[in-house]
Amino acid sequence: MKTALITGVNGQDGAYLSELLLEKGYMVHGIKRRSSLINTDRIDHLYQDPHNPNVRFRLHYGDMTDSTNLIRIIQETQPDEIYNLAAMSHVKVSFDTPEYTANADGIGTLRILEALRILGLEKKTRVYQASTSELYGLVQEVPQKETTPFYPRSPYAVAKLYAYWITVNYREAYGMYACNGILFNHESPLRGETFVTRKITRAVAAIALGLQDKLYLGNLDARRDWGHAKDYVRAMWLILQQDVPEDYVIATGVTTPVRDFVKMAFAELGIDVAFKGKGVQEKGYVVACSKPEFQLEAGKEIVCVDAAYFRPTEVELLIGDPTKSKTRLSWQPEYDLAALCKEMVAADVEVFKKDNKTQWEHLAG
Ligand code: NDP
Ligand code: GDR
Repeated sequence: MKTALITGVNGQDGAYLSELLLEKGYMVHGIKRRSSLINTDRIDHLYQDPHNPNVRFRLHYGDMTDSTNLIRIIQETQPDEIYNLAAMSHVKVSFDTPEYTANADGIGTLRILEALRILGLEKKTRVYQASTSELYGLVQEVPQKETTPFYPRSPYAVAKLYAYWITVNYREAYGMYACNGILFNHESPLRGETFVTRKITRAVAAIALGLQDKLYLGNLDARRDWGHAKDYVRAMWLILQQDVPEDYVIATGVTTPVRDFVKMAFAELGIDVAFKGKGVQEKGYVVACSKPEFQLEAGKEIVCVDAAYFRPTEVELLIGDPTKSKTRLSWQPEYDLAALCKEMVAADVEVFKKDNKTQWEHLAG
């Protein structure tokens, strides 16, 4: 039985990856940091009683900023594979917490790699580093591939740039099996509520129900190559199963403006939305709504731009070229954006149905 250690186990990707590795028969150890409230919702369905001798899923308290803790957990678990997913992963928030982001996202990766050397595991343990399309930042080339130059545009991306290169350096210097997956944006019903797709799908459900009046967004022109997290964690696993350690772009090859995702998400509930105006004056309004129970009249403004959500420096266009991962890993995404959006909106409708049983009664049929 192979043993995997996942940092960031209770994040979006940690949850899907844990599921995948458990299905494949792995012993899975996960690192989660202490919080004042329990925040294991995404992995609660995977819980196994630690008293059971055959337990295959265990959590450990830890933090990417604590070397001694990481060394101890790696020593105790002796993993065959480490998936380093833990990070302060919000680009906008990284402008508010740049030093912490550098510590957790940049030096955190170094701590894992050094721990393996200190413990003499550098030839045993394979390491997956959660690198990101944010490394490409200011457009140098489209579509973006493994050889495209990096130009990071946020403290998050700069921290991840260090993590990317220290992973490459440890591979070259010490012969470690350490790889970067350069993953483009991937979403799901488990996506954090402050990332734009989930913010939109939640608002669509809440506005339809009459629980929210308006959706406030930042840059509607930004374009992202969005895939489904389920497809992307499969790629992470494949990257660690190759004969030779290499770095791979994981993307769909299709890019979509934020504005179009807003329209797509409202359309899932029969709400036709159009935009007028420019910059911070731009508004999204209802053109027509095919479901009278939503009580959304034509002309009602439901999307506004709020400059508070703009970033000091923005990444305007991301579109990945997944040729290498398709040919070398035989990786193919199963979801397209339409299927992803449908699943997310449906899941958020369910969330609000549960939370607001009385309001949703009239939709039950
Ligand atoms: P999430 O934000 O959903 O999860 C991040 C996880 O890291 C959470 O479990 C979080 O714990 C944990 N974490 C944060 N800081 C620390 C710390 N100091 N010590 C220990 N754990 C910590 O991110 P995703 O699952 O979406 O992404 C996984 C990784 O992939 C991240 O590194 C992200 O930067 C990267 N990435 C993500 C992409 C995406 O589109 N999703 C694309 C490319 C890369 P807590 O719940 O306590 O905050
Ligand atoms: P991103 O994701 O920054 O690409 O990082 P996010 O969903 O936060 O933003 C995508 C684009 O949408 C624009 N945007 C808004 N974003 C948010 N969060 N909130 C808004 O109201 C809003 N309005 C417009 C943003 O400006 C941006 O252009 C994600 C994270 O998962 C990273 O960890 C990961 O590395 C990259 O994807 C790839």
